[in-house]
Amino acid sequence: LTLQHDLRKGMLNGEFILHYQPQIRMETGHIVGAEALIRWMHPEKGLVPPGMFIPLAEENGLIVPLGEWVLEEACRQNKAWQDAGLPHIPISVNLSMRQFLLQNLNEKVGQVLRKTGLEAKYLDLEITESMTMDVEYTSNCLMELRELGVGISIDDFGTGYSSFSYLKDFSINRLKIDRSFVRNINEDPSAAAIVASIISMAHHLNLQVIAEGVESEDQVHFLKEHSCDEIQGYYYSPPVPVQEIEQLLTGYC
Ligand code: G
Ligand code: G
Ligand code: MN
Ligand code: NA
Repeated sequence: LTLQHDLRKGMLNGEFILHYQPQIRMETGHIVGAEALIRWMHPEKGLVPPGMFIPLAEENGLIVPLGEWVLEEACRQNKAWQDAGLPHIPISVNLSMRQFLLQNLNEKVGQVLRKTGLEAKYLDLEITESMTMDVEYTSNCLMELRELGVGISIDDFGTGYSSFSYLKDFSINRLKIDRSFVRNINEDPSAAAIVASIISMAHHLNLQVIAEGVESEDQVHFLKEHSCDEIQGYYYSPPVPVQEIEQLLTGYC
């Protein structure tokens, strides 16, 4: 209960910040995107990781205002980078199930884009496979979002239980291969086969594909061999504070 109270207070007191993890194009080695990841600077507990409060916020509904803050802050920051002369790249924002189920999600997203002045193509929304179980709802919702011009990525791809049939019907742009598969590609032939198949399937469906949780040179080598489009992971950079991603953006795009 105290964490729940602290969450509300933390939102009012501006205790949340965003870290950013770069996404790298394999062909060029350039940063072509960044994922915004929330962090809580708790006045007594210090930095509280999202795993400690996102599930609670999902449960009590605070994820909705918190998620709206993340969306607006990420868009505002990306526009500020563009205005400062940094490269124009899409910013990825994680949506929670509750946000996805909001009736007026597309209006909310449209409002944030207008308010921050960010062009829709520079926003990418990440949803997980588990959020796509209601096929009719999902397909309408994604179509409305795509009409705005934002990108849609399927996060943690391969870990959900949804059928593949949605891949051809949903308006999505990119698959993010879950890091549980990427972790073992060099040791486990099954993991390697799954990753290679996801990349191939994505390309046959005209989708981009990014590997998450890339940590080693060997993994990079495998992913290059199999023509993965992009990578994200500690190999290149962990999620970092604003000043650090700005340095990366200044040097490597
Ligand atoms: O950054 P880290 O690996 O600690 O994140 C842990 C989990 O918290 C990840 O599954 C990530 O998707 C989730 N997460 C981080 N930031 C956000 C956010 O802004 N909104 C939602 N819904 N989840 C987030
Ligand atoms: O569920 P989601 O993909 O949104 O979670 C992203 C989280 O994954 C981030 O919070 C980040 O801390 C974590 N992460 C990013 N890169 C790596 C990596 O290379 N290895 C591991 N183990 N975790 C990573
Ligand atoms: Mn994500
Ligand atoms: Na992810």
